[in-house]
Amino acid sequence: MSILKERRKLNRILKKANTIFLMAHKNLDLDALGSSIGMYQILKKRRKKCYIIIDDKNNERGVEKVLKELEGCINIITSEEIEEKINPRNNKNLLIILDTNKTDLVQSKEALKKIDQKLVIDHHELGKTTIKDATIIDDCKVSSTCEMVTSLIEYYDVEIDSYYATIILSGIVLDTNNYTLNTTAETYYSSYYLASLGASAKKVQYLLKQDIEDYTERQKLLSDIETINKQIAFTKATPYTIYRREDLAKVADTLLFFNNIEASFVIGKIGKDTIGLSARSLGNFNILKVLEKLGGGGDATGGAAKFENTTISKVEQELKKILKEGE
Ligand SMILES: [Mn+2]
Repeated sequence: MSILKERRKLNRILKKANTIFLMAHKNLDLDALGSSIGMYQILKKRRKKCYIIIDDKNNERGVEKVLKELEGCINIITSEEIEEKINPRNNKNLLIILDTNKTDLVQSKEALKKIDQKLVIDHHELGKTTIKDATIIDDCKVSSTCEMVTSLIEYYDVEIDSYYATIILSGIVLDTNNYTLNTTAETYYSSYYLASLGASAKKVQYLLKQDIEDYTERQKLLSDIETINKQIAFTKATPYTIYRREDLAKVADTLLFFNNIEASFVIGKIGKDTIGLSARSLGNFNILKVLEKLGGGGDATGGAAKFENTTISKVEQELKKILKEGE
């Protein structure tokens, strides 16, 4: 419950603010959205004016479903509306950034510029593009931002609707890949706590449902796995299918399930002229070092890189060269 170690700092910051903007990373997932919604509930109970900034145009299915169901229940705004909602007294505004700490990954760069007081609540490692002028509460040992927010819900003793509890639980289930990754006793405790508030594991399953076509495309990537240095699993797609980034990430997650595998790399097309590389690690193999050499980023357990105007096999060669050097 380490976010609670920061409770004084947090209380101080929250007390001062009365207009609070929340935003997470681009390409919202259920951890980003769930933690934003959880935080929103906490702040509402403290009578703050709250807004969630979402600029994403396309959402994954689960996120889309939640946003539809919550229409009208939560103040969701785009970057363009920040100006009119902002409190004229500058020091009364606060921007809370959830599930990322990186300038280049946030929903709205506008928000970073327009709001001076910033607070990051996140579970990813800090890096070169970490937001500089923010108070940072970051715990890489925690499974998800939803787990952190659940600790706060319990600490502030906020009563939340069972539907919100379900969304927050789905963030934990997503980020732990069904309690197989980064799961600690605290993760189970948070899940228990959310269940006691009425979160439904069955509804979580519905939110995390996937399309058969997407699944089939991902399975194709698993039909030809290579191992490198005995501990790295590698696979690449054919150039004929364009994948979504999160699909490559899911395949990389799956590769970690196999015996002896410590890290995984997956290459595939993510746009007409764009190649994506997704990497995962159980924490003992430094994927970040490899990704940075390729111009990408991430943290100790997950990351990605993007390449324009090249081919899958050229990216593969480059990657393998770097992995060889690291032997
Ligand atoms: Mn997350």
